[in-house]
Amino acid sequence: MSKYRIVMVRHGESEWNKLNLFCGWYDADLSDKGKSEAVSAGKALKDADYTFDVAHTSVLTRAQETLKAILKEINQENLPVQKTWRLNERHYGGLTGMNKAETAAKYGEEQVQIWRRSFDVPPPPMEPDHKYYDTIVKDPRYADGPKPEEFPKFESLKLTIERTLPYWNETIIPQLKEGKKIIIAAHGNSLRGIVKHLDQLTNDQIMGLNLPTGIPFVYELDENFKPVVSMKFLGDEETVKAAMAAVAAQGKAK
Ligand code: DG2
Repeated sequence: MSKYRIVMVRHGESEWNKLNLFCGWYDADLSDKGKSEAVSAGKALKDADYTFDVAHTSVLTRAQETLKAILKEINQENLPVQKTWRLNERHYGGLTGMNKAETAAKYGEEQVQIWRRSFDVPPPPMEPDHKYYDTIVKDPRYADGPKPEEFPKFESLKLTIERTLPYWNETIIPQLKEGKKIIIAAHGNSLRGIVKHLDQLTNDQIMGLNLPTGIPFVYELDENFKPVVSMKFLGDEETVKAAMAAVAAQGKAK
């Protein structure tokens, strides 16, 4: 029987999604399309009568702005929002800022698929001479964490899950137990990590999951936090399928 319900959403299209660049911890803004996806996500939640007691998001602008637009649409602009680097996108290391299709043309689509979707093969590290190294490492938003020794220079999905799950277990689960209605606005891979955990997907199964931007999805969980309803999108099936296929295709050489 369903005891808990939680809504998750990947942020709307970012400027770097639009340009098809590996983004990771770079703080890209939402594109105009992404802003309207966020509004549509809010309308879909409003139409389905969703309200929340608390929201969680990453420390990155694209997720926060998506959440803000959603909360505006559902008239909950004053909802408490908890922000954490643990919900950040996975750190794309040395690939950050590179075009996904050009990278596929240079290194092969198979290699790019491994970098994007394998469970435990990380991208190359972001070296100190990388264009965005200082922008990210010295960003004051990270003053409270991660600690210097845990600050990632690259992350596989496995490493992403290792820093996201403590937040799920120590912050989200206790709030669900208190009966709080929760929304999480985060990123393609931080959410894939949570989905893998909830649905107990194998390392191979998770490779096939591409989350679309700006379409909320719902989990209903039993008393042991096992899904009774998994990843139910608030969007029409064909649109969701096409959006997932478009994300998968971002790694194809043009
Ligand atoms: C994308 C995900 O992250 O890329 O970092 O480029 O969700 O923050 O837009 P997001 C990025 P893929 O893993 O789908 O290539």
